[in-house]
Amino acid sequence: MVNYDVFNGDTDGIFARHQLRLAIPLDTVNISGVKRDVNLLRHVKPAKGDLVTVMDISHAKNRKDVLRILESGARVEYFDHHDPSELIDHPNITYHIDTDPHMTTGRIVDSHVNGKNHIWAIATAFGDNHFDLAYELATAEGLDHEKTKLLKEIGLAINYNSYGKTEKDLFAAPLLVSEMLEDCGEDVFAISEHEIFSTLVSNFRSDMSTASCQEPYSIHEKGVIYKFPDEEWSHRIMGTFGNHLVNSNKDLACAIAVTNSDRTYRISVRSSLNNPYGAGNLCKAFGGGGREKAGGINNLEEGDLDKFKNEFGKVFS
Ligand SMILES: [Mn+2]
Repeated sequence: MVNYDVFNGDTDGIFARHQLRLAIPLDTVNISGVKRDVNLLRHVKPAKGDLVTVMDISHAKNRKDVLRILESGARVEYFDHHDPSELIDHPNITYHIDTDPHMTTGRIVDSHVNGKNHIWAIATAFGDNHFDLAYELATAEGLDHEKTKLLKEIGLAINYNSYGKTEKDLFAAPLLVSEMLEDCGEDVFAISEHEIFSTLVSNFRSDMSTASCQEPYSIHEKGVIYKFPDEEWSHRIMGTFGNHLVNSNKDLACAIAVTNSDRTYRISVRSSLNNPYGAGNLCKAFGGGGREKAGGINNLEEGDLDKFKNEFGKVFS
């Protein structure tokens, strides 16, 4: 019998899996990938009696593969906070899904294991950009200022590492990050002594400063759009830089458009924190998808950027 752990390559996915396996140790075959590679269940070829545990990847986007896995006679345990669309009624699947906007998969796993090693779930709140919540949880946990700052840096740097187009753009493949965590055991702060972590933090800082030096493509009172060139740093930093923009001005929405090699744009949209609605629907109108708070478009035709700019202005006015 094989146990598969399939998880998103961002902080939320990797840390949720780690906290689960600290509480419920299991020999597993691990599958992960860059953040945008959501259809990870396509890689699972299970047999009858296998267990497939899924964390932080959309059920809606993997539904066909969940069905295929269930038909093979395997069991599925599903932890996630994205909109699942239609659930599957089958005796061999257990859902732990909570789409509350302040949920992370790490926090869902945290309650599943009754808060054992809770600190890992706080890092997922930083990683998924719930700063106010993360600070609250850190205070309740009794973390001092220094420890809280370090935990935030850990959450952000590992999240930053998940945004490349392919694993080649990343400094460390998600499975390598996951192995580093296993090395740390229960001690989340031990991450800061690893070489991978220093590499992530120094590149994170340098990509952030490159991004901060770019001129906005369009700016109005409630929103800003940036256009980044097709370079590795752009693909790595676009998500984190978007989070940074909306955190620094809570009335501001933003969009980051990165040029793809085929003359299209990959766009990441964030609604403002004070009015967190509209990102997903805006992206859907241009063939993308997402939630109220955040959305994305993978291939916007070059000529449609002006149309996108106008719609962005209307949605966030
Ligand atoms: Mn997540």
